[in-house]
Amino acid sequence: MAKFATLTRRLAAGAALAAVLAFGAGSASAQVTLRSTDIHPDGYPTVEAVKFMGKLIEQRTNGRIKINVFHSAQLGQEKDTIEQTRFGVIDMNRINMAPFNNLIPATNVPSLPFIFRSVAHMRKVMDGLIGDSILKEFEKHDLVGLAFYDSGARSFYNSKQPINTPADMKGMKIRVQQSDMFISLVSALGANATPMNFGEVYSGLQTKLIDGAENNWPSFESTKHFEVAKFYSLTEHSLSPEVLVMSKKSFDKLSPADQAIVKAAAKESVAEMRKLWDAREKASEAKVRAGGAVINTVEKQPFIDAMKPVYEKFVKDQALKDLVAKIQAEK
Ligand code: BDP
Repeated sequence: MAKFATLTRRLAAGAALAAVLAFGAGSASAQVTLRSTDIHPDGYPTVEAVKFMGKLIEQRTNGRIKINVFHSAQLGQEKDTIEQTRFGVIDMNRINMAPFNNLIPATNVPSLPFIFRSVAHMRKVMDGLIGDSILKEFEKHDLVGLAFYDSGARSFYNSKQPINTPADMKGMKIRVQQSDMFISLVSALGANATPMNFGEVYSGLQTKLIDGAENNWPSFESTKHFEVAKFYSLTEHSLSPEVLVMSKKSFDKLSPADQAIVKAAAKESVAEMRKLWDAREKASEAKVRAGGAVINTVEKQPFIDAMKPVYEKFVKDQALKDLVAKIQAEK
């Protein structure tokens, strides 16, 4: 059933691509509609940021280039959309770093537990040369890294009890994104990691296939996971950012001038995204509290201490060690 749905989506994607045949025709006046995917619903800050970027591009190309944002996972769950973007079936992808972790080693670093001291630290690193060097890594995989967006802090939530110490997580089944690093992170806390698509988590929680998951305030709220897993414990263990990538195939079809317009608009959409994000985090927190979520703060040190094996396993080669050291040294 799931396979069939994916196939149907792929066929639909192919048909829509054929309908935009003008793209790639090579003429300077050709109309281009870039298809961008996002699993989040309309109105979510990531979706709105890419729409904002599309408006900038439309203005700057006198309407020649547009972005059509397919929200709510209309083009598939994140793991599947990576391949489609690499093949150029999808032109742009707003996606979390975690699903790239297994493919692109450097993407593990900003997803690492407790690597950033604060949101300000994360923003400074991702906006600077370190962020640019990570964006460059995507090119080896048929993708062009355009920008990073915020994703706030991810914390654990579950249907059983508040988590105060790692011991409270012992034996819990916790959904993670499809990333070996996140599997290792959850295992290091004594819980059982279950990789699963984002879209399947609500029913997983409801049917008790899993006890919990981890995410930021806006995703905890927009998915209504708080209705079926009300204990939200502020471990804030990862600030794994969002990333906006473009298919290298689609990017190469644009003229150098248009490529520059796309790149600049992506970077400019970051400030807009952050404005929307900061407001949404507060609104989401208020909503889940009003909706009955039980929130607790935690003492983070025992969680930080438990992360040693994760660093040992995923920060092995010298390049990644240097990257971690550079991030930690950034004031
Ligand atoms: C959200 C990210 C989204 C991820 C999702 C997840 O914005 O890209 O897919 O978490 O946990 O915060 O799968």
